[in-house]
Amino acid sequence: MPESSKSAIITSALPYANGEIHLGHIASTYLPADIFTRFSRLNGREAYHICASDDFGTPILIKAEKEGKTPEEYVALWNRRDYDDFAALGISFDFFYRTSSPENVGFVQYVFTKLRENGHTYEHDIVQFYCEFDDKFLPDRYVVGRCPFCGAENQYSDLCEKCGRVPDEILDPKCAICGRPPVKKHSTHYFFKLSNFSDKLKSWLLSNQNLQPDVKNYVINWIDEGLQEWDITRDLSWGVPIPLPDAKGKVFYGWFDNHLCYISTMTKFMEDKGRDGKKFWNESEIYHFIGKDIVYHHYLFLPAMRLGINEEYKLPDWIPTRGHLMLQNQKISKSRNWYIGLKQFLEAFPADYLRFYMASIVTYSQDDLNFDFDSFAEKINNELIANVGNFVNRALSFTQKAYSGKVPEPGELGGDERIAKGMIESAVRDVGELLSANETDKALKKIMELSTYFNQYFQKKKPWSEKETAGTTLYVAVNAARTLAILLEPFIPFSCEKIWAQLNLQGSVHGQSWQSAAEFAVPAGHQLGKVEPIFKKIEAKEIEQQKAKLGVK
Ligand code: B3M
Ligand code: ZN
Repeated sequence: MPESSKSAIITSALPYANGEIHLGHIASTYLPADIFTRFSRLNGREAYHICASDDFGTPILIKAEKEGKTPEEYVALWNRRDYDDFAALGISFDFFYRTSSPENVGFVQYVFTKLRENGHTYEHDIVQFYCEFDDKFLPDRYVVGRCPFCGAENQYSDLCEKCGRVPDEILDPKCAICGRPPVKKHSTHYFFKLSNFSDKLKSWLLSNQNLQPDVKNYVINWIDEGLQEWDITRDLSWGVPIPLPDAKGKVFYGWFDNHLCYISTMTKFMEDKGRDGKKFWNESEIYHFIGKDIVYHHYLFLPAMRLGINEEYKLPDWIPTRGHLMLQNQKISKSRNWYIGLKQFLEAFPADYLRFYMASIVTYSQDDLNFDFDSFAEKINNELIANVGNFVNRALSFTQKAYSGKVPEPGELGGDERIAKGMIESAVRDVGELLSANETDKALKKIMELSTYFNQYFQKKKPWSEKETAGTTLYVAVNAARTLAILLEPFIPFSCEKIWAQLNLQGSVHGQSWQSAAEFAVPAGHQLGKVEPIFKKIEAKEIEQQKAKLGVK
């Protein structure tokens, strides 16, 4: 199995601090990243999963103003809430920080200063809307008006939600705060010369063998079509201030500062442990998990900015990029209220049910996936419960009943047992390889095959009637349950904790070694803990209720 001795830094895209985490976020980014991190830890790698709330920008400032809160208060609430929601799903961040941290602000200003010294920025005068009543420049979402394409009223200047086009010039513009018409004013902005990096970006993309080929290809197409210079500043009060005396009242655009937070957060985490953050960054393998809507930012802006400061911090090794989640075959949309909040979902179903279902449908590709309540219930009842739950419960409860919970002494291991051992060994190897390669769904499928095999083994060996071989069968079955608990830990960590407790094994399932899953490590004579069913079936009426909430049949 490819065992990278290098440490791993795993990041998940930073959620905006202005709304709740929903199922769409989970499928493309946080769950695949968490599964990868948990596997890496079991595999003996020093691996850290870090994330942060994305605190700056116009939409957040507007929402804070609407709720009568300071932006600091407002983002602090969402930072906490997001962290709690993630924790309830078992997303095991090592550190969850924020883009508004003093460390990030300092680092962003440092990077800008370096880029400027290296000749990668320039200043340029642009014309912008300004509200004389509110005494404010009005970037992006501060201007509403009529869409010049479809005539829809009350659309933002940067996106018409009716027709999906980006209006160049919105008609009848109004200030989003006071509703008065704004005037146009000149303002100096700073630009990042993205095109300085066209060649270097291209050769990096071509030489990096870990990036997904299809994404790589369309990013290279963008480069070939010519990269636009990038306006990195805003006339706004909420953001990282530009560290120049004549840039008063200006801050950096959110996409300039947010991805730098991967570095500033990781560095802080390491330095709090008394270690050298920069050294650790550069010695590690870097994984940025994202959804496909932010490819441009992660495959172009992010590497270009690191190149622009002489690669003081290395470029990513992997950018696992996945498609969007649909909900009952329709695009998720918060404004149309077509989404399911993570918190709400976890009030109805156990976290592991969501993890299992999502992990089984998410591919390592740009393809969109679909959350469907019927297929959710089917997967949980017919696969998780009928396969894994059934085998583990049969193995343990039979040992409980027939041997008072003491793992029996095996006889000589026969042909079936040698095959069983071989199945376990190859599953541990294959699943490990698939997880290393980010093929989450395929890895889970392999584990399910192993579980199916052991259900059949149990059925074939009939320990209830074949008294002579029953001891051997149960010895093997209990050990196979332990193997499954370790292999499934990245996917359904809460349930694996329960299996571990029923097995009454030492330590925590989260701290086991992946390789040890291949061994028969539960000795004869070992006393099991209290055995009970691990899962509870999803009832048809629970699904009916959920569908009714969404208004579907
Ligand atoms: N805050 C969320 C998004 O566009 C955005 C990600 C930042 S990652 C550096 O999905
Ligand atoms: Zn106004």
